[in-house]
Amino acid sequence: MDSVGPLGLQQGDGAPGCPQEALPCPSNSPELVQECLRQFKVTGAQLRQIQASLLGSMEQALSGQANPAPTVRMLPTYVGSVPHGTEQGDFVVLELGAIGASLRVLWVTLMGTKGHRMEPQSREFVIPQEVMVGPGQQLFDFAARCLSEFLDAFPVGNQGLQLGFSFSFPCHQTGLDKSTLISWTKGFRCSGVEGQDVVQLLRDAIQRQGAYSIDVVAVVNDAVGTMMGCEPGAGPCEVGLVVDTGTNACYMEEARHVAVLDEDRGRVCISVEWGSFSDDGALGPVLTTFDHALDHESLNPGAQRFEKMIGGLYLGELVRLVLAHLAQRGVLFGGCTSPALLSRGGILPEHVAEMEDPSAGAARVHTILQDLGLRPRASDTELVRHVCAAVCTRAAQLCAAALAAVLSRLQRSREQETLQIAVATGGRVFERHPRFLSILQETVMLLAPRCDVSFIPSVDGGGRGVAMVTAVAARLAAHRRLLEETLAPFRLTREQLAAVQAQMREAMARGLRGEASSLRMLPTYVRATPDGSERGDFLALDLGGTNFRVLLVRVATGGVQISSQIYSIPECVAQGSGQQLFDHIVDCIVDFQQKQGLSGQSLPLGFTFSFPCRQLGLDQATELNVVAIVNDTVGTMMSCGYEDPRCEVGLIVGTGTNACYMEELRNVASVAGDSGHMCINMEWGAFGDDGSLGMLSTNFDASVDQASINPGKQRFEKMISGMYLGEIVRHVLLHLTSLGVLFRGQPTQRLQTRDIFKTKFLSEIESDSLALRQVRAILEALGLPLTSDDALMVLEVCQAVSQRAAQLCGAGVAAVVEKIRENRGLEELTVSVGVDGTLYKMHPHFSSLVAATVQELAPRCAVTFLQSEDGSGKGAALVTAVACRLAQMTHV
Ligand code: 0WK
Ligand code: BGC
Repeated sequence: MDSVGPLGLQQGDGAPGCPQEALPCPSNSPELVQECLRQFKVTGAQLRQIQASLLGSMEQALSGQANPAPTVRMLPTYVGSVPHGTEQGDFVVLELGAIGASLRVLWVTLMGTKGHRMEPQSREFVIPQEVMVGPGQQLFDFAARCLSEFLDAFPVGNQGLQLGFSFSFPCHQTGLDKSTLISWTKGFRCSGVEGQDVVQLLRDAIQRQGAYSIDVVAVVNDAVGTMMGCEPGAGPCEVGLVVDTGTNACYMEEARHVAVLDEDRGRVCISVEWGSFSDDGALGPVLTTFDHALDHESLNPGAQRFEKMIGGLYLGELVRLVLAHLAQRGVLFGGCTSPALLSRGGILPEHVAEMEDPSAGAARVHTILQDLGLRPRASDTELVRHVCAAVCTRAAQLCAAALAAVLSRLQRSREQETLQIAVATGGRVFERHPRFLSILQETVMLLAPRCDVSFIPSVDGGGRGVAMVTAVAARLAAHRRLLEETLAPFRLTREQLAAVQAQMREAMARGLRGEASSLRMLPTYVRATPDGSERGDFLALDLGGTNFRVLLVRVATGGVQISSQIYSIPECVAQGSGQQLFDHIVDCIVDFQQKQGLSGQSLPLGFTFSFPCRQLGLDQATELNVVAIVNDTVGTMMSCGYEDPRCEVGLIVGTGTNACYMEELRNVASVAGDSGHMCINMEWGAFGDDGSLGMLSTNFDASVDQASINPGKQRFEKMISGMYLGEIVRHVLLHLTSLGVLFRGQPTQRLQTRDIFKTKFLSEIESDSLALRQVRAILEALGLPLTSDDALMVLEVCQAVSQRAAQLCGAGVAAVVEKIRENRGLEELTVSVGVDGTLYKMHPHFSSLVAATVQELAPRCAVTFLQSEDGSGKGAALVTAVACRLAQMTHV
């Protein structure tokens, strides 16, 4: 007795069933037919609801929200970049699960920029049914056997092969080559695989086979392979869409939107796994009794409901269920049925494709139905064609609604109102059902009118795409190695930093003793920090940093008031004669005095002159007749010291870098007296000019030094300060471009231009709040055509260069505070450091890296860094005020 399915259909292989006497066509057969076909009609409103509901579920999954559990998985694939066009080499691809009960092995040769394309060579192996539902090891051993059988035809020898594994089932990936199967779909149900890492299972099987040394570099879902297989000219495609036995899509999502990834930069390919989409609200109304019957009889009832309405594996089954239903009501085939019509899988996808194809003609449909053991009447063929068309049209429309959801997600993810995007399509439903793509396109235009979508058929079912992922993985791995090798000299160890600290201490001691040293340790004749009793109006000049400022500083009981004006120093003056420079300065002072109504008044003036000066007294520098000349480090220390008397160190990290600190006078050989303190301008920018930093200097530092106006000089400064970091980065980028790691190996004219890469770009690029696209915008503005990978690598170069600078600066400060602690024979020292300078102030991580390095290298010093608010002009005025106070005391 044949079994009866949920639709009351006969099951099993009974003899062609025909009623005793031929059933007249029931009078209501047109209604019966319409009622059947109407079930497959999906309205625009229903499609929009599916689009909206799927989009909601996608965003739920992206945000990591688990309750209620989203019905689509949104699985990160660790494919972070689209092909460069430079990928080259021979790759083996093993495809399992994309094309139903067979697997395919491909040999793909990528020609890189050599342009012409080599056709992949492939072979398909049918997987025996018992292997598809047997022990997992059996399946992977079968795959490994097919692999070596295929490779026997190739002159492989014992070269190591790189393999891309296209495994088209829902998997949790934790890396490009690490992927755990969530659940089987599409007729597979091997034991002992769900929850396992399928790459390891394949590696073990290849090992057991032992014929070839194959490195499984990447595991890829067929949707990803399809996207990555997009012809370079056409793409890059950023969406991959597969409709074969199953259906799925993937797209490039902003990594920062993928909660599980904890990445805030770049893009990552997400495999949507929309086959499992099920939202009773959205899908309920479009699910037909035939869908429920199909699901009930499937290997995985209740699962993959969406796929079961679209995937090629199911279209034939849906048509069969409808035809059997109509046949048994006498509407079709005179009420006759056949074993094929009553058996699951009796009508194959290719049958539906042909019968649905308008060019096939009634005769062909007739033949197909006869081959299925049916005796179709003339009217039957047209009706059967309508049924096929209804089932396929719905599949294409539902697929379009899902794709429209992905496009809406892309618009949101990229905050773009309109979207221009290329979608790579793959799978036999596209190849076999000519109307499928056109219905899909029309429906997508209706549901996503602000998206300009071009559909790019993938040429070989994604095999090339999988090879591309493998090649990209291999390229990224190779580039990563080259990047790490290039940046390794910038990654200073604790030992190296401690060595810098120790060397600086020695150089300080030698400088103070007046011996040969790269540190001049210049006495500044500032012997005291302000004590708060200073009073009066002072003029101050601040020259040496980014801006030249003239300030009026009023020091009064209530504190310090400052009014100032920035004046530019034209390049010709900065590089002209000293006379020109000082005439320009006096012009600015006069202009300032007029504007401040100070004309004719002679106010004591403090001059921050941020260049190495050998001072013979506070106002005696070989140049100007003013009350005080101070270095910007001293001005900064004094300015901060006015607020915090523990501030005994001044630090500048701006265009240049330098530090000063309050040294014990007894240690300053060049100045008489051994009690009290003297502020020492270290001029640490010159540290290492004696070659003592040679072990840290890289070729990039050497290139920057050679190109500078003072080669061999200011070596420490050239590793730290704002005038040079951008140049160091530029040289590293040029080097990485020459290695082919960046910008597809194409050096651009702009990048060869000196000073084109400003140090402020480092601060911008490294700021946490900047998405990678903003990084790209900065670099594109520089005329650098780059990919996301490039932008990520440029970011890493900036991080390495600025981190080294901050750590070296920290090692210097550690040397200074430890000197003060030991000077005073203290176990613990609490001290503040006044800091100024654009780089220190603007760079997002510089200050914290300096503080962390000081903590590491001078753990017995509690160091507070005070950012100077008013610059060193105020400090210069305070030094002047202290000098005037001390002068008055001596004259009293
Ligand atoms: C602001 C100070 C000035 C110092 C400058 C250094 O007022 O004396 O020279 O900082 O920073 P830069 O302007 O070089 O970034
Ligand atoms: C100068 C120092 C100055 C530092 C910061 C260096 O180039 O030699 O005198 O303190 O830059 O501006």
